[in-house]
This record gives sequence, structure tokens and C-alpha cells, in this order.
Amino acid sequence: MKELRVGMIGYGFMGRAHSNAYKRLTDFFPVQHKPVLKAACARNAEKTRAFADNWGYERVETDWRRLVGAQDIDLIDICAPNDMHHDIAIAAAKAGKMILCEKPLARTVAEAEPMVTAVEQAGVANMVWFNYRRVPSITLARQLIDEGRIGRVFHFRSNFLQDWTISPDVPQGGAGLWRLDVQAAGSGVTGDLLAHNIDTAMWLNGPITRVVARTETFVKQRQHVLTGKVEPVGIDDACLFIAEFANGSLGLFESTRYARGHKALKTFEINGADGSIAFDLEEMEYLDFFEYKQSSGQTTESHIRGWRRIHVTNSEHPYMDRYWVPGLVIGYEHTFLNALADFVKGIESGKPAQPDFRTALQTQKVCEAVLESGRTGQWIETGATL
Ligand code: SOE
Repeated sequence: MKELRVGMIGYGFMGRAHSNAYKRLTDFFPVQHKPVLKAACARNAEKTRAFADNWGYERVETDWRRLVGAQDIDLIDICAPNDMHHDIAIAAAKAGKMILCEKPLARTVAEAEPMVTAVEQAGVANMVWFNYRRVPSITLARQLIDEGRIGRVFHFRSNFLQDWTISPDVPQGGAGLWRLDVQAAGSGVTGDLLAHNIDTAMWLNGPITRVVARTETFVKQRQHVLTGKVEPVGIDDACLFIAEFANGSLGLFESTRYARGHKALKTFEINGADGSIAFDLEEMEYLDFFEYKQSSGQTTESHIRGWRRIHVTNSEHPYMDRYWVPGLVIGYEHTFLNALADFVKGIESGKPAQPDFRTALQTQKVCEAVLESGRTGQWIETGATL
């Protein structure tokens, strides 16, 4: 067993989700690398120390440059706000470290492109934590599509709805609320939530070529945590867009943080000539499948045709052979564990796991086209290729 010495940058929600994955990896997956939690790094020494003690990191750093340059670190995990991804990733690549980066890859395409160049020139393993690909039901959706079970695709529609920013009293900026500060985040729901849906959509259905969007900022000013002043809000609070895929199908996407009553309603449906697939994160252990044409080529007899609810817990289902017995479910945290396992298997097999930085750049291009369309009202070509 080799050591995989981890340097974690950031101690927020994602720092916790990833730390859990590092700790449990070799308990569940037969890989040859065992993560060692070497150092946690963030500016606030006290909070970083508390995080490090809780999760078992050996030491604390307060300057990410020291961490990136440290000899005893193999992998840098970037869980810092989006405005820091570019500098950290490029320095880490130059230092020869493997990099796992939180989504979105960067704030803009202009920031993301040199990050891709840096990891490719340095030849370091890299991946972006688009964890929802690793929900077993969503991985099963990809398998059904690859098996040709839905045939020619006509429609892809998805949403990601939350409600935590409705109050104008919620401030922007700082360690907890940087997602509301355009300087730190780059965008609002487009980069934070729709990036997930776009990654999944393009993984399942190929590149999105053109988009037209409507974005809205409902609360125009919020107090900034760092300055104490009321400042303009630069993020998109809501975003709706229509997409065209390279395969000729049409997409419809919606995201908001103003859907009262929804904490993380995240669904998609894909309709093909031979079948349809639907997923709902609130019941993530299920995948709904409508089979019109069977793999034998026969159409299902009409009196028994209907939506089928697959309980994705059998050992034949993606990742599930690593967990419990059929019928027993896994959860949100396991999506990070599954992603990490794929990343480590990629290092060991020489077949890098996806989405790497180059693939995540394609999602960044779609996000940027969506935001530009939101500003101009025009259809925008994304330039995304896969
Ligand atoms: C925002 O509330 C957020 O935490 C995103 O940043 C995550 O990427 C998403 O998975 C859940 O919602």
C-alpha cells in the first residue's frame, strides 16, 4: 500500500465532504493508495486547527503557497472559494502535485484555460469534484444510455432549486457566504448549481452547442461581510436556459435559490425514441426508467408498458458492490467516496478518471455562454467539445 499524502485547502462544507472520503477510501475500495491527511490549510489558524483536529490532519498551514511547496504532500485538494482556484492550481501543477479541485473549475473560461494548460504541461493527475456523476443511479443512467436503451434522444430537462437566499438580510462575502459575492464566486446559481447539471447533461447526452438564457438578481444589494457596507449584488440568483445539444436534442435547465420550500430539488429527465429516464436527488437511490423498446428490439407490449422504478442497490449496480447488501442505501457522502475511488483507480491504471480539468473546462464554457446570453438576450455558441 502506497501513501497518498493529502494537503487540503479550505475547511468548509466541501472540506468536510472530501475529508470523509479520504478517511474511508481503503475501507470500501480495493485500491493500492491509502490517503494520509497530512495538512489542512486556510487563513484562519484557529478554525483550521479545529477542522484539522476533528478530521485528523497532522498539521495546519495558513499560507497555501507553503502547502503547495511542501515535500511531504502528493495531492492538493482545492476547497477554497472559486477566486483562488486559478492561482492554487497553477502553483500546485508547477510543484508537480496531483490536484483535486472543487467545482466550478474557475470563475471564467479565461481563468480555467491556463489551469488546463498547467496540469497538462506538468503531467499531473487532476479531476474536478462533480460528485453527482457518482450517484449510482446517475451512473446507471449513463450505462442504460450506453447500452442503447433509450435510442435517439430528443429532450433533456433538469433543475436545481434551493431557497436559502430569499431574505434580503442574508449578507454576502466572507468565509460562509462567498457564494453570494461575485468577486469570490464568479457567478451565482449558474456556476454553483447549474454547473453540476451541465456536467451531468453533457456526460449523458454529449456537448451543448448553443444556449439562450434569462438570468435574474432578485435582491440587488446586500451587506458585505468583509466591508460592512451595503454593496451591489453581482451574482445571478436565478437562471433559466434553453440548450441545443450536438446530437440534435433540446435541453431545458432551471436553477434558483428562491424556490421557497426547496432545499436541494435536483432532477433530470431524458426522453429518447426508445425510452426515457428520470432522476430525483431527493430519492437518489431510485432511477425511473420507461422502456418502450427492449434490447431485443421488440417493443414492450402496450398493456404492460409503464414507468419502472429501479432501486439502485444491487451489487450489479454501479459502486454498490463496495457497500451493503441489496436493498440497503448509501447517501450523499458516498458520491465523494466513489469519485475519489475512481480518481485513485485512474492513477493506478493509467486511465485518468473524468471529469478532468479539460472536461470541466467544457462545462465552464457552457456556464460562460449562459451568463453572456443572460446579459445580452442572444443565442450564444458555447464552443464546448468533448
Ligand atoms: C450550494 O448551496 C451547494 O452547497 C453547492 O455549492 C454544491 O455544489 C451543491 O452540491 C449543493 O449546494
